[in-house]
Amino acid sequence: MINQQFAKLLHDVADILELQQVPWKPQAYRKAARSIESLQDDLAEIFKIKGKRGLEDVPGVGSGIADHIIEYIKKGSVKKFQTILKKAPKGYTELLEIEGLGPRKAKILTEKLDINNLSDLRKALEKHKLRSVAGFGETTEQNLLKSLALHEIGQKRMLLGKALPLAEEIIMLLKKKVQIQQIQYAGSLRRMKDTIGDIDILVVSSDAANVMHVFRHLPSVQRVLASGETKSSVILKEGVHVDLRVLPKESYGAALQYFTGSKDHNIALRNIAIKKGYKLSEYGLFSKKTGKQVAGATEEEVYSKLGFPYIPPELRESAGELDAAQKGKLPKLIEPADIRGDLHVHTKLSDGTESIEAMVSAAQKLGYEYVAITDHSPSEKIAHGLEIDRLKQQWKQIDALSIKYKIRILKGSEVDIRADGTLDYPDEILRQLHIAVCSIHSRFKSSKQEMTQRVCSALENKYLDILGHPSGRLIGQREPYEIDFAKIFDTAAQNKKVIEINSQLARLDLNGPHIRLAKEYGLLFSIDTDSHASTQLLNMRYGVAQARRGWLTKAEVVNTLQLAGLRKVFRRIPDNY
Ligand code: DGT
Ligand code: CA
Ligand code: CA
Ligand code: ZN
Repeated sequence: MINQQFAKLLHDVADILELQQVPWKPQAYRKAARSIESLQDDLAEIFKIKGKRGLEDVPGVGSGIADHIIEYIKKGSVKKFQTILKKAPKGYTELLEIEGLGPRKAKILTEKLDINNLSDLRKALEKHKLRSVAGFGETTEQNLLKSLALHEIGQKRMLLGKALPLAEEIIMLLKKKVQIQQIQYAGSLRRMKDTIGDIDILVVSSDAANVMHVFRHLPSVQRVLASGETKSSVILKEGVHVDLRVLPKESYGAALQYFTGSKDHNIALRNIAIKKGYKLSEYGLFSKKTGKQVAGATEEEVYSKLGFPYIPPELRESAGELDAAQKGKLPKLIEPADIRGDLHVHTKLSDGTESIEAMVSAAQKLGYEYVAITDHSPSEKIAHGLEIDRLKQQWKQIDALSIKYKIRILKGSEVDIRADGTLDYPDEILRQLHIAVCSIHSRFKSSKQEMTQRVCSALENKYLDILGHPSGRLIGQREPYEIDFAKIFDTAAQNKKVIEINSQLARLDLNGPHIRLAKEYGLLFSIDTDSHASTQLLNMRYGVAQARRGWLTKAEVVNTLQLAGLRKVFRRIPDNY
């Protein structure tokens, strides 16, 4: 669908023409853009079926704009528009995305203060330069600063763990207030990508107008960006962009398929549809010959008509899933309900916020069979890593709690991998631990060779059980360290070590693609929360989602095992424990 892109282009060109004080054209372009934005049918499709005449039937589109559309369909750009856009100061259209800055005001700022883009604007605002310009008082300055901050947040991607609860909350509220037959979040969120650009929600309701009304008036909404009969867009107070679409029930499955993406998965699927004599769009699957809809109410139906089993959203990244599905080789993915315990949990003895008992009792409430207490080792000074005597005291506390609780409490540690690749407790202590999650917490900037060597020597240590957060990334803050993943996965496999999938919101480490690579080496994984408070035990679902994105089955994840099975993997857990 090129409609939105072409409409955006028209708006951008109109902005520039307005700046150049070209008469009436900007208004005409905007009128056409608005009409194209709310159009049900794809411009390219209209042109294909009805030619230029069809385009001219679109309100606001005359012969001139129709020619531009045709050029855009054929070449992906419009020469005349390119020339106009090139003349504009770079970053100028960006300025107009700031609420409170129309073309008139933006033009004044460009002329008087040489403000040509967002960073110019920020600097000028911070130095209070705008106050010297007629018509721009202190209030305008404050408002523009606010709009600018919001814009910056809106530009950024957010963590999966931020987006999912927001979407769930919106869905819960809508369901409570309006008659709704179907509702589901789509997009990257449904695919459980580690970061989310915006939230997409799809609805089937017999009371569509009311759904839109309630959505736009939710308490969490800060600003309404667009409101139509079938689509509304808002910005939440957190700066998050949410799109809501209402659909007829016969299109719900096709729309869910389309808006779940990924875009590349969709393109591949649409091409397969064409080869089979169909046309696939967000409205349904249609026979090319008769034009009749043959599927679309459910996703299953769409995939099935095209010769596929249902493909879980987490796999839809155009990374071989269509091929595997066709050959009946899709894995049966692990599910949240398969998890029987958590093997990486901190308490306030190191840098957690709650007692061992609070963590244990919360884990038991989740129905877990076991939980490993893994506080930091001594080198982690800032995190109050446990010296040997405090570790031994912790063991005593665990023994006492073990009598009181049904859940098995494993004596563990998150042991630092030191710079030289040795572990942060003497063997005599490591031997007595049931489980050692070993991780890197220092010298992130080492060379690739050094880091690889450091991790590999740790992997050769017989007391390392699980390699913790293997890439070291913190989403939006720190890149993964330089390391040869193939080499460490190979070394881990040779030494029969387990690899962690850390569920902390900003870690999700390993991520989907790395998990899939590690899976190639026949490795086993442990999905851990690395909780520092009892509520964080619930983050397990984000780790499970990454495991699914890495194509993992239940059999490849050790904390789906019963305790008896776990003992065979981690041999230091005593038989009678
Ligand atoms: P995000 O929001 O950046 O994290 O990623 P998505 O995947 O949620 O992308 P978004 O919100 O732009 O669009 C939602 C879905 O709509 C996307 O996954 C696939 C579908 N879609 C959007 N644009 C196109 C397109 O041009 N062609 C096709 N085939 N599908 C598209
Ligand atoms: Ca999205
Ligand atoms: Ca979207
Ligand atoms: Zn750690």
